[in-house]
Amino acid sequence: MRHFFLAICVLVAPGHLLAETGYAAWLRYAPIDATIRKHYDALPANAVALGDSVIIKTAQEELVRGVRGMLGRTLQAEASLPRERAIVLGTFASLKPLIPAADFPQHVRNDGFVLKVVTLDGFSCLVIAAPNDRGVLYGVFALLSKIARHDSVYGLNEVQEPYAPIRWVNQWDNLNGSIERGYAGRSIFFENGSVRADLKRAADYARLLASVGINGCTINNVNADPRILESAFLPQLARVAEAFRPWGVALSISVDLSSPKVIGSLETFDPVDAQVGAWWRSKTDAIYRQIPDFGGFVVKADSEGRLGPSSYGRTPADAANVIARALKPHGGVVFYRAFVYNHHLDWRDPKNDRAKAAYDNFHPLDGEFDDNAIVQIKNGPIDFQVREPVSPLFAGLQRTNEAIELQITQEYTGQQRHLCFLPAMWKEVLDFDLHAGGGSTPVKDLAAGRTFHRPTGGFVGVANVGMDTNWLGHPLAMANLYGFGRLAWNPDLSARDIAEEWTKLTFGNDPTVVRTTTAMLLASWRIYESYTGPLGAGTLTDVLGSHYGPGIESSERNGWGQWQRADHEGIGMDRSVATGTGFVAQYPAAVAKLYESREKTPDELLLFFHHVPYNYRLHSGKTVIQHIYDSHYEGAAEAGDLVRQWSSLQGRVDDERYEAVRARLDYQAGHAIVWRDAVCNWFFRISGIADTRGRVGHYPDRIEAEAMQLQGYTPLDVTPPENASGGKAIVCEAQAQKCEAMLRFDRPAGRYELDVEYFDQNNGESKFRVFVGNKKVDEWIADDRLPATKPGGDSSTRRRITGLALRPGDEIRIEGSPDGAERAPLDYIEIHAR
Ligand code: GCW
Repeated sequence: MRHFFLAICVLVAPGHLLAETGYAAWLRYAPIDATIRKHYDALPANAVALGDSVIIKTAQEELVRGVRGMLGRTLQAEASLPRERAIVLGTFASLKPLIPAADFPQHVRNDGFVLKVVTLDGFSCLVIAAPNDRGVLYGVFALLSKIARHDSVYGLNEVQEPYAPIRWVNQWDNLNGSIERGYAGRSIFFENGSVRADLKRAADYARLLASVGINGCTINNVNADPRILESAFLPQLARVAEAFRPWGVALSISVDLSSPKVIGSLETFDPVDAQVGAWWRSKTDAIYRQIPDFGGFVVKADSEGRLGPSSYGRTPADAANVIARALKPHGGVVFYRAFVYNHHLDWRDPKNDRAKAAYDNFHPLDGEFDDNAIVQIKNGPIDFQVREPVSPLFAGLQRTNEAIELQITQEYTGQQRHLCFLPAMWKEVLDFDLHAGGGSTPVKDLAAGRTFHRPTGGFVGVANVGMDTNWLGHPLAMANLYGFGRLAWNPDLSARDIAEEWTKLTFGNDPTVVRTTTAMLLASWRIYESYTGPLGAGTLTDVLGSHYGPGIESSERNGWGQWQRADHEGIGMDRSVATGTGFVAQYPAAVAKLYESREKTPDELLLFFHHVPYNYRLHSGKTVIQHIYDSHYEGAAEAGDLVRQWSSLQGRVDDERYEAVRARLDYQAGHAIVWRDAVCNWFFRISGIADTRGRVGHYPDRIEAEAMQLQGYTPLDVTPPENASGGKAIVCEAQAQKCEAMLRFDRPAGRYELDVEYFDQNNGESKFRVFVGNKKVDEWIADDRLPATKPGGDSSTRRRITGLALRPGDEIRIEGSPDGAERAPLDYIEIHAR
């Protein structure tokens, strides 16, 4: 049947595509073309919801909404079986009187569901049944997703179960409405120190989360403001819980461990102090009085300046347990983050290694955490870099609950301005076999608590959606939120399955759109990696500031410990036991054996584990330095090709989203070149080894702005120098209202493409106009909100003018009008024959 539908899809030409904002994300319920719609004609006309819980009601409403949107039919909502065919929603308990037990699977995990055609009262019904209300809701979403993807829904007989009980997202929202590492606008939860009056976005977010099986959401930054626990704040939190409740999403909050002292007026926050225990109990009781289905707390302590149990010589287990015990009677859980490390590490000591911190701090405490405490572990031992090995701590806790923390918000992976489909990376992490105790123990099993039979555990994703209409800024970035939910539900899904599902739900079933978008998504992580961070060295970004553009040396010689140890001879952190920091010893023997050896370590992690000379030969046969050059050139070219691929979908995707994606991809293609040049030039300078292919340092089509004829413009040294071409920008002089950079074209007449590389700071909106002779060929305002207040790798942006007719002798003139602190800065132009 499925193939039959696909065959039909191919024949259907894309009809008129309505503009879409992206707000509906993957829950568009877009009308299905009549030819295909016919195949759903036999769907019953009734939607029966057994029981009156708010979640079951929601499930019924969602079913009616979805079917109406996609099939143009309004199901009759019923509370009991009509004497005709129906779609029946209910828990196992509510269905028991109607269905003989033998007809139904008896053991389905909580939140799981059954979709099955059953004869009730002599009528063939499609039953969506589950052990609990939430499972019923998830079953409805699963059915609607099938319809949206044109799958058959006849003769269904399937059981779906979540891989783990914990499938949560964290939001790093501050009470003032900003979001730490959020790239899509202000908080949907908070503004001006309070919960927002209008929580429609919060409710719609919960719906999106529920549709992929996410059952908990922590709404405030792990760098928690203690005020969130003030009594006056609790009724506000209760309002958020109310918005979440219909969708079965448990509200949770991050708490500051010093709260008993800071807002509770105790003298201490020592976790083993009896008064502190009593304080947490009474605070927690007060929360549950107002929010009976409250999920629990998340704790970041002794980390990046947060206070923690170390203030009293206590352990993370002491701190987690005092809170766990307050939550226990209510069924809540506490997540204690393993992201505990010293950010004043002495870089001069070659034995020091931040990667060792989580294991060193938590492994000795294995078995000391209460049963409702969960250690939340970032996927890698450093911090969400574009490539890291998995954290050895997953194997290091065998008598402790754990959850894996993945980052949906693209902090180090392009901040939703670059395309980076993270499920591709997460799959490698989740499937990685740590060999923890004999047989095969992939990370997904360890995190889910399956390996060592833990009572709870699972998956946490740092999402950071914001008020931007499309939730995450880049329309394609929503594939990461979707993918996180899908993997938390079933980590055995492939990245391709997820990309295809998401594309169909988001853009429809046109096979060309599905094929092209899926291919783009699947390639994107490697593309991003190849121009931002070679061979496991980490994302070579500005680690002291934005975490965005290139900042190759920013990680070195400071206490943060994200060192690459690059010098004139070589690069890489020696983490071996034999000669390095000894980090490798934290892995189980089978894995340690691999990473201890320079030869056995896979190329893509070589520099994470070993320090090697630039002329070291990789398994690929290339030297490290040539790999750095090649991968950056290839990656930048592939980023450019993403634009071409997406452009082929014009007319097949609605214009609004088409243009939004296109604009981001255009920007990415330009910024990938900024990255390429910064990284390649830096390594060329430090190693002194030339690119065998002669590209690095040679830009035949480029004219530096400082080499043009300038009026009102003056050169400026950019730091670090590799972040601007030739190390220099030009900026308008202080008093100038208008500045000009000119050039006489001296190449053959023809059509050209003109790239103008300028700097778009967030502290002004300069205007640029480009003339050929007297004719204006383009103009724009540099009003993007990039994370930069000066010319450099974060602000560098490309404007591409295509199809330009040029003749020898033509004067090309760029006019800049500065605004505020942004002095219409320019880097260079490139003129490409096309
Ligand atoms: O990577 C760092 C981020 C911080 C974040 C921290 C964490 C919330 O740069 O912004 O703080 O990780 O995970 O606690």
